[in-house]
Amino acid sequence: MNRPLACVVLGLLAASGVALDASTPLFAAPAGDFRSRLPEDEIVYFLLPDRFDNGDPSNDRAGLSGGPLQTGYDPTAKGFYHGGDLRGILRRLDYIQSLGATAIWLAPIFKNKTVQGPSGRESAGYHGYWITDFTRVDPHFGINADLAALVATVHARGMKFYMDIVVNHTADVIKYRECSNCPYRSRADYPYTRRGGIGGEAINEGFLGDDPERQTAENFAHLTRPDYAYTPYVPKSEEHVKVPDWLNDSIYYHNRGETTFTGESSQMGDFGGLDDLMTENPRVVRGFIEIYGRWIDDYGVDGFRIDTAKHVNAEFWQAFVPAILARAAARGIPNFHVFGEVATGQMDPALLALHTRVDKLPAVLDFAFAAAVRDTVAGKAGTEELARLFAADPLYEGGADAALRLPTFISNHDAGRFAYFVRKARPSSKDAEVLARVRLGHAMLFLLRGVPVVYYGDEQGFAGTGGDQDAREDMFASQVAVYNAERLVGTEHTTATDSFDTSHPLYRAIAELAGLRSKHVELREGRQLVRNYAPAPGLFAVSRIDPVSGRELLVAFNTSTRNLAAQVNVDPNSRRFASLRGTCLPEASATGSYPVRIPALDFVVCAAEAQP
Ligand SMILES: [Ca+2]
Ligand SMILES: [Ca+2]
Ligand SMILES: [Ca+2]
Repeated sequence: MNRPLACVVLGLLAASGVALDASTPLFAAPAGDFRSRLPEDEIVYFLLPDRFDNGDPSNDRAGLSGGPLQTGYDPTAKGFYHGGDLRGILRRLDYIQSLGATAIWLAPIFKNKTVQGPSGRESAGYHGYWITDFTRVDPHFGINADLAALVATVHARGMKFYMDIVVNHTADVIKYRECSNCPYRSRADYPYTRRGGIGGEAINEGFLGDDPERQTAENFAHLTRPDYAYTPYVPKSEEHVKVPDWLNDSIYYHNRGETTFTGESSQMGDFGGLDDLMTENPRVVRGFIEIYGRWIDDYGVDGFRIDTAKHVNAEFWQAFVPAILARAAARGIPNFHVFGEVATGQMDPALLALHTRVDKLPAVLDFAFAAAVRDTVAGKAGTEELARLFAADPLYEGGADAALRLPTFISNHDAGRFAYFVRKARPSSKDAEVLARVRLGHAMLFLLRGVPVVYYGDEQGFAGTGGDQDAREDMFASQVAVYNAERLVGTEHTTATDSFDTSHPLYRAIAELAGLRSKHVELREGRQLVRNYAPAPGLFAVSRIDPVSGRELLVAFNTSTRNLAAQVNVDPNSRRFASLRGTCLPEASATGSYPVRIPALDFVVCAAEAQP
């Protein structure tokens, strides 16, 4: 189906309330055009390759022999590889595109340390964030040629491909002679110029520290010994396990012990032993521009999601981001998107904006949006929290327009899924209410400003029982007992058999929302005006304004469990309205005042008629 026809059909179906045939791709984007689309025009589908589909059972153990601790493979254990791979994703692109996604974001695909962790508490690198070889695909996921085939096919469908990259740390390879799980040793107590503390022998003579103005090759040439805090070493068997080879030199790491997630250690400490890179050193900056620039050159990927961005110094990003954008532009990718992870559980847009202002990250994942939707739709907060969120949009570098390209989400692989938050906040809720709240959360995701990111499996009613491993269920038939015991939302199905059901009510709801967003530029690129909110659950209304015609599209949500009738302030020129979703009354009540009627936990989208 070509795009204009699909849009017309979709619009008619949506307006008439007719159920959509979700098995038909609704909006296959024109393949040649994808490079010209702006980041804010995308709908992103985020998945973990290990947990999506197993297209090649021969790579499940990555060519290794032995048990789970050697191969990393144990499909019954949530902390080990389950067999999913790049070929599995390739054969499910219809499923992903029919949902309405225009871009896919894969958790890191680089070769990881297979298994790490203290004896008895090991787990595997199935998630991809424990990289050893930054130049090749993890053999559990396939080979580099599989990635090339996947990216080419994604592009042929008019979709984009976003990579997930890490520069904060590598796998845990470096150990310290003094201890394991070593406490953080600060720069003041363990200066670079003394071995093992203030009283130690003088080392690294002439090194003037790592303050921004000292981050030069000349200064770092004086940093030759890494044993100022601890005595780092690399076990014999792993001396060249990292690629490129310069990464095997301990001098390029902080080596100061475990982060406490506060103060200096937040940027220089190790996360659970993961080797924290000395990203102040220009050699490290240059090395990572080269590493990740190559993936742009060789594969033509369309964007980077940056893991643990807030744990890396601002000067690194100030150098890395422009170099990467220039590299992409030279490769013919003008709209390369870069968005960083600045994780927070709080509704804290100032923290997020800081990293666009100071680090100059073009965008950050909108954790504040996730918190606000969680508080207001899963929890019991009034809709004024959403108003406070959007009131802070001018804080971002580039102002409120920049907020249009923040990737928004309501579920992720670390914090957990939205359905889990609903059940946690409302343990006595009936299934129908949980479903309605999950749908409403997704409606906010697609209709409010920002680039929606759907977390794989949400469209199948996955709920999970917590964050991290408890939110990383298998889409293919799972052998994990706790996953299979989960009560999914909107279906009697369980994860024991595969979960690619395009008739699931949430799959259909998301496909409908994606259709609205794809059809109406106001929802992607339009300025957002907050119209109504309250200190209690109930109405939240915004207008989205067509950037060219100025036409107003009114989007109104009801977060309460009672039907709602209210007047909404609209543009005085918006007199007649048509229903795009739900039932909209045809006329304004008076100049500048329009009546909305919204069922409990539901929403409407009303389009003002174009002005003569
Ligand atoms: Ca496999
Ligand atoms: Ca760091
Ligand atoms: Ca380590």
